[in-house]
Amino acid sequence: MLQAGAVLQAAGASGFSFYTGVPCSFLTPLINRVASDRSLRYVAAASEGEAVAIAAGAWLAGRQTVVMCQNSGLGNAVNPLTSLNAPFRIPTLLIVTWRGQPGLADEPQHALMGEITQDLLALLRLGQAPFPQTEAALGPGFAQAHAEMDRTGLPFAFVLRKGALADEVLDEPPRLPPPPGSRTDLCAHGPRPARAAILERLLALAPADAPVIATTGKTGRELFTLQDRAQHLYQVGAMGGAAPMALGLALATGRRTIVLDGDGAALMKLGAMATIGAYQPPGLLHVLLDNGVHDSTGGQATVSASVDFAGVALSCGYAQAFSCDSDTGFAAAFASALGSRGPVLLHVRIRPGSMAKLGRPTVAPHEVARRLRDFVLAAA
Ligand SMILES: Cc1ncc(C[n+]2csc(CCOP(=O)(O)OP(=O)(O)O)c2C)c(N)n1
Repeated sequence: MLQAGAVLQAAGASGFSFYTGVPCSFLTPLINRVASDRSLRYVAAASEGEAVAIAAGAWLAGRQTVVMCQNSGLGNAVNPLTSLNAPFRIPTLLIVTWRGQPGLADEPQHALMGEITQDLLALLRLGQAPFPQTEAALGPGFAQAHAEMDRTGLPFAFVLRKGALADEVLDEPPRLPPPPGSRTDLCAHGPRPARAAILERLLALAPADAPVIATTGKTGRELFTLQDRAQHLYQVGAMGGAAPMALGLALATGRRTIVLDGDGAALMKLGAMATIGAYQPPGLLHVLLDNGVHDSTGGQATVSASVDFAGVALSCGYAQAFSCDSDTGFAAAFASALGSRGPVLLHVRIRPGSMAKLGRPTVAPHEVARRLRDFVLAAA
């Protein structure tokens, strides 16, 4: 059996320093140790897909990341692994457990995933290896994973068997609720602005050194069409992954980070708002462009009309929440948000529809990711 401390030491020697994930009982010793170690960063994500996006954000800040999850959670991570890590060529080390390993007694819900775990990883075109089984194999194992990720630019997975790790006590720092946040309503209740009008304001007001991560669909396309800058990342897929990616980046840099979200995307991974509220990245400015519809796929209604996003943000622990429904209201809220401690939600009610001449990013996603990482590292 391996000691979690030895695992973390070997991982650290290969440069891994940022951990996120969702627990599995097979992983308990490792998660306990990571979560108890005040010198390491562990982000307890609400879902495995969210964890993959958080890790991708930390990678943008130059960190080598580890995502720990149960193999059933691999199902939750398939979308960001295929439409974020693959096109953007963002690596992360996955430590995936092997619940339902054929031949071992386990619960019925793990049987199918236990049979297909390695096949699923292969289908995702990810390199994989069994988790190193001896202390002597740990160093070479992590070094091999690191080298493989350097070669491919893609995630690499270790598959961890039952009973691989010796017990560890859990000594997590207590998680205290943040002080209540404040709410500012700047709604004018007039005609709602177009998305492009808000993006134009944002382009004029965003600090020159702040990365901007734009959600999937027409938001990123409009941002690119209006202006393409090294500080932008157009998250062409991975719906709901923009906010957790910005969280990972903001936590890893401690600096101003702007995310442009959509109502459909925010609702798809609403748990990310709870994670943002809990981890309190002071520089995170979460702009939620709420047109009430899935504009990018034909305008089908989302359920946002009945959602008080500012209230959700505050109840999740955000420090500030602004609501507005005009471009002047947005400008005022944005200026105020820049002067406030985050995380801040800026909920902007806009009208559906987009620019007449709408382009698509012509810079390849993997180039956009490297361009932004260079920008972030140069600004650090
Ligand atoms: C996981 C996933 N499901 C569905 C889609 C298809 N899709 C692309 S954009 C989009 C709508 C996004 O809605 P919203 O976040 O409100 O932004 P809007 O299109 O209104 O700007 C959908 C459903 C996708 N890209 N990924």
